[in-house]
Amino acid sequence: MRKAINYFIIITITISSVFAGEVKGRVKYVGKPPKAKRLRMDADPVCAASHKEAAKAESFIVDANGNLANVIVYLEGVSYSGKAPTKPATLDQAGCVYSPHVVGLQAGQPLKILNSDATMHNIHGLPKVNREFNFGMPKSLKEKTVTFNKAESVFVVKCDVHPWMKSYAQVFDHPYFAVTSTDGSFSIKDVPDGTYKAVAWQEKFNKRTLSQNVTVKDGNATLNFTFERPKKK
Ligand SMILES: [Cu+2]
Repeated sequence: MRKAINYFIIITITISSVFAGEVKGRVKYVGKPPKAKRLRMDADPVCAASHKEAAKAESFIVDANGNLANVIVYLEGVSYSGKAPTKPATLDQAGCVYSPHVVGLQAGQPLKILNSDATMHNIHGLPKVNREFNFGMPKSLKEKTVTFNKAESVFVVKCDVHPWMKSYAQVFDHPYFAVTSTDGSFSIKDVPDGTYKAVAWQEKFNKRTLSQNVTVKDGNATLNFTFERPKKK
């Protein structure tokens, strides 16, 4: 009997390695922020009436603590072979401004464009790698979907009816990107272990992106960026 038990030694091997992690952090701005311009919507009474207080430009949203919103943070060189999500990214035209102001999505992922306003918009996307799109959305047309086939760096999406309406989109061939919230925070999940170049883009800084390396190993990695007011030349 004892011999039999010896044969029944159960060896439990627990493999608990973590091969992916979350990259999270915050984007800050140091310096005197530019004053947000008032958006003059008088040309379209429907737009003007949709704001109790005058709408402000969203090109630079920074709070009292220097937290910077609408910054695209992304990783470069992460190998990814998964499919694009079928769940669409959304771009709403609401109160004659775009919501969100900055959108990131994957190539092949649908972008659902909504018109929540009782007025006519003409949405005009200006990608260079992907196909340009340009169509009217009368108040009766509440939804339309576009897709981008290829990854492309950030481009403008604007309205040809309302000149103040402007937003930005970037298309990725992987899911390792995020756009900062109004508290400057972001989170990029399920990043495979490795060291990658991380990039931060903000529209006022445009081509002057920030970059640094981030290493993901056995769990979370912290990544923070600070934009500084450019010195006058
Ligand atoms: Cu419009």
